[in-house]
Amino acid sequence: MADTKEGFFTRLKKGLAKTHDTLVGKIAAVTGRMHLDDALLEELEYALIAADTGMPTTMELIAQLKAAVKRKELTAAAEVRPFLAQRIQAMMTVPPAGAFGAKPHVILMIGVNGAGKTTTIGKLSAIFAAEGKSVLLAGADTFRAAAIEQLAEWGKRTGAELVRHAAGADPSAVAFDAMKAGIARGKDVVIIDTAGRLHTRNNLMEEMKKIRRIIDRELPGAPHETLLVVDGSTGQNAINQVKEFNRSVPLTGIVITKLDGTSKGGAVIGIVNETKIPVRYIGVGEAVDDLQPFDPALFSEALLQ
Ligand SMILES: Nc1nc2c(ncn2[C@@H]2O[C@H](COP(=O)(O)OP(=O)(O)OP(=O)(O)O)[C@@H](O)[C@H]2O)c(=O)[nH]1
Ligand SMILES: [Mg+2]
Repeated sequence: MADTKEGFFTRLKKGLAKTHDTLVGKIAAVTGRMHLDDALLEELEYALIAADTGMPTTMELIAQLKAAVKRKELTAAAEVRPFLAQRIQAMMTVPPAGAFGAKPHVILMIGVNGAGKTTTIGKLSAIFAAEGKSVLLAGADTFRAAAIEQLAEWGKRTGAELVRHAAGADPSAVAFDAMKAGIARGKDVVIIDTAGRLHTRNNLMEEMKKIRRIIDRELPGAPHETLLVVDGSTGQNAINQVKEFNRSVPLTGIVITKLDGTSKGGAVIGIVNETKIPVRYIGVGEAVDDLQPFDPALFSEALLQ
C-alpha cells in the first residue's frame, strides 16, 4: 500500500463524512455565534448525542468544556472546535494491548453476524502482504460453506495460504491445524476467522473460549490479539457488544467497520472512553484499502476539521 499520507487522510475524511456533517454542521452553526454560553453548550451536547457518542462520554466532554470556560481557557465560540478535537483525541488515546513480536503473530477475529470479520481479515491480509509478511488464514467459521469460500477468495486475492476443513467441522480443529501449519511453515501472521455469534448464546461463547485454549496450547501466549469486530453503523449497540464480549474473553482491541455511510461514528469515541480498549483498525469502505490502522489524532481531525 504505497499510499501518501494525504490519500490516507482523504479516504478517512470521506469515510467519516456523515458523522462529520452531523457534528460539524452543528458546531459550525453554534460557534458562528458570538457568545460562548449555556445555549451553545446545550446544542453541542445535542450534536454529540446525535452522532451516537453516548450519554456518559457526551457529559464528560461537556463538563470539560464547562470547566475550561470557567477557567477562562475557552473564551470565544471559535475556540470550541479545536478544544473539542483535542479532548476527543486525548480520550481515544489508550495504552496498546496484546503482545507483539511473536512469530507467527496470531490474531483471532470474533464478533456478531455480519459485523465484517471476514472482509476485515481480507483487508488485513492485504496490509500484511504489502509489508512483505507471509499470512496464513484459518477458516474456523465452519458454520456455513459460503464462509470458507469467501475466505478462500480473499486468500487468492492477497496471496495468503488457507487452512480449511469441510463445512460443519469443529472450529477448534481448524484452529489447531492452522497453528501447526503456521508454525511449521514459518508464517509471520496467522489470522483466524470465526463464525458470527451473539454474546447471549452460551454454547457459542464456550466454543470461542475453547478455540482460544487450543491456540494457546499450540503456541503459549497466543492469540496475541483478540479483535472484536463491530459494525459502526449500529452506534450504541456497538458499545454494548464490546462490553459484553469483553466479559467472556479478554479483548485486546476493536475493529470498527462500516463507518462510511453512517452518522453514528461518534460511537467510536464512546467505545474507547467507556471501555478503555484500544481501537486497532477502522473500516471506511468496502474496498481492500478501506481498512485503516486507527490513529486518534487523524480520527479527531477528520471528524472535526
Ligand atoms: N461499507 C462498508 N461495508 C463493509 C465494511 N466492512 C465490511 N463491510 C461489508 O459488510 C458485509 C458483511 O461482511 P462480512 O465480512 O461477511 O461479515 P462477517 O462478520 O464475516 O459475517 P458472518 O461471517 O456472517 O458473521 C459485507 O457485504 C462487507 O462488504 C466497511 O468498512 N464498510
Ligand atoms: Mg464471516
